[in-house]
Amino acid sequence: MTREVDAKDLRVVIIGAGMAGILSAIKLEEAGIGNFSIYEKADRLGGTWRENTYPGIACDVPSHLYSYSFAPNPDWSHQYSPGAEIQAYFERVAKQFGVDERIEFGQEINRCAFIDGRWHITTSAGIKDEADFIIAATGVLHHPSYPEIAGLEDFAGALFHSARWDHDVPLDGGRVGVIGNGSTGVQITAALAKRASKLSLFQRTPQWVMPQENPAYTEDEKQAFRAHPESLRALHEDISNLFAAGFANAVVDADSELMKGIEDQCLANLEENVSDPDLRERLRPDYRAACKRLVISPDFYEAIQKPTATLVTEEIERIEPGGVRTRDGHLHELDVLVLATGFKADRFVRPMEVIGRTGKRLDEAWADRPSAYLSISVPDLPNFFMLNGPNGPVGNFSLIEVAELQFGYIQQLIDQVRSGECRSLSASARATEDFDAARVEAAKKTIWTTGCRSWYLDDRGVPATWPWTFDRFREEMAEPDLAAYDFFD
Ligand code: N01
Repeated sequence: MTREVDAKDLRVVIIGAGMAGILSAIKLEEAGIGNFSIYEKADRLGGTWRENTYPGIACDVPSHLYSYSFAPNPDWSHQYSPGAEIQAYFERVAKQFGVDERIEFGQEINRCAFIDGRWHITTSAGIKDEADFIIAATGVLHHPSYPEIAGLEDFAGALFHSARWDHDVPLDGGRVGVIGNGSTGVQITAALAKRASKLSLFQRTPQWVMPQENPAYTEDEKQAFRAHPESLRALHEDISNLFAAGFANAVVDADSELMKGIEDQCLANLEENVSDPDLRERLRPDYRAACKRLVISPDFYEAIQKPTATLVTEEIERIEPGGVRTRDGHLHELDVLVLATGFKADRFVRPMEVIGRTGKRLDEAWADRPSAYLSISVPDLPNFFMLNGPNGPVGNFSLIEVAELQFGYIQQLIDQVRSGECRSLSASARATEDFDAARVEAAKKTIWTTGCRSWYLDDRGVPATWPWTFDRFREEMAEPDLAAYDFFD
């Protein structure tokens, strides 16, 4: 016979106070599960938006979509708002919903062990806690990737990764080098070409660039949003549907007309907006658009054509105290060197030690590469659920929308415990293997496998992302297939 569990007898630990951790707290409270804590290793909430503060930072998902569905914001300044505004939005929402008071700052969880039906948690500061559930909201692009370039430590000027920006370093009138031309490097270049006396962008591989204008909202528009909150909800829905039916569908079908249209727009941008034929050829990629994460910028080409800017395509030989030496022997003298070299996208909850019900460590389970059923649950890690976990839909949707859908799914798993069906549950090994095999097969049709290097690809060259449509993701998240789960008492 099943016996219902009172919600107040369930304790949840949320790891991380970024976008997904804040969301989890709000949704748990709403579901009557008020006994939870959020552990955050930093001293401030915000995750990605706390860590990435580089000049020019903005989100390339429209702001009215990159907002919680339950907390629309009539005051977004732009269609694609700057990072600081997004950070302020998360701080405001966390305050509004009383989440900020529930965060244990400066507490990095370094160990979670499932013992006798509960999770035992230890933080680096020595705090111990126990919980029935863990929600890992630890982010995706979180661990900076530092390039292996000889002499990096010899540089005499200021050197930092784009996600560790040193705001004490003066930029105006200085000689700035940027290694990397992904979404980050391109935004930094566009912002700094007008400030530095000399801006050198070190490009290893050219990027396709989608020219997306970024108009500011007028005061009248914002006033109309404030007066009619329902119009904001409709706008959220409309943009979501446009995204799902457009770009998100195109990338999972490399042969689609939609994909061709995106390529045509990028090509026209290059042909029409870069006037010097030599520069144009050096900026022209030899792989398909959106094979790498598509770079969106209204002003990158304009910036790289400024007299202050230089596109360096010679291979970097080494870093020297005075700057970057390229293979042609030229020393690019610099005061500041920015590493816009991306992130280790395969870390997820690691380096945290996670020990499941059989005593097996997550690091062993993920020895080859990370995997999880529907990117949420790992076999034998009962009641341990991830938001934006391995192989999930990253890069082409609003990660807020993704996390909201995933949380709705996780909530239904928690309900299994609440209703007394089991004490804990995790995806079965079989379901996880089948899911993994299906996604690897489906990935063959996607644009990401058409021949380029990118952070989407795992060590085998398989895209570690959702290879189906967004509609399919929505359907999968609507209701768990409980046959895919092992139930434990
Ligand atoms: O990182 P990346 P990112 N020598 O991995 C180069 C999101 N995001 O921080 O292409 C020389 O894309 C590397 O060269 P190559 C978004 O999902 C969103 O820019 O591998 N170069 C590449 O140019 C994005 O995709 C927004 O040849 C080296 C760059 O470094 C993701 O974050 C803004 C090198 C890394 O590009 C990551 O973007 C920012 C080496 N040894 C980020 N090693 C928006 O919303 C690496 N590179 C707009």
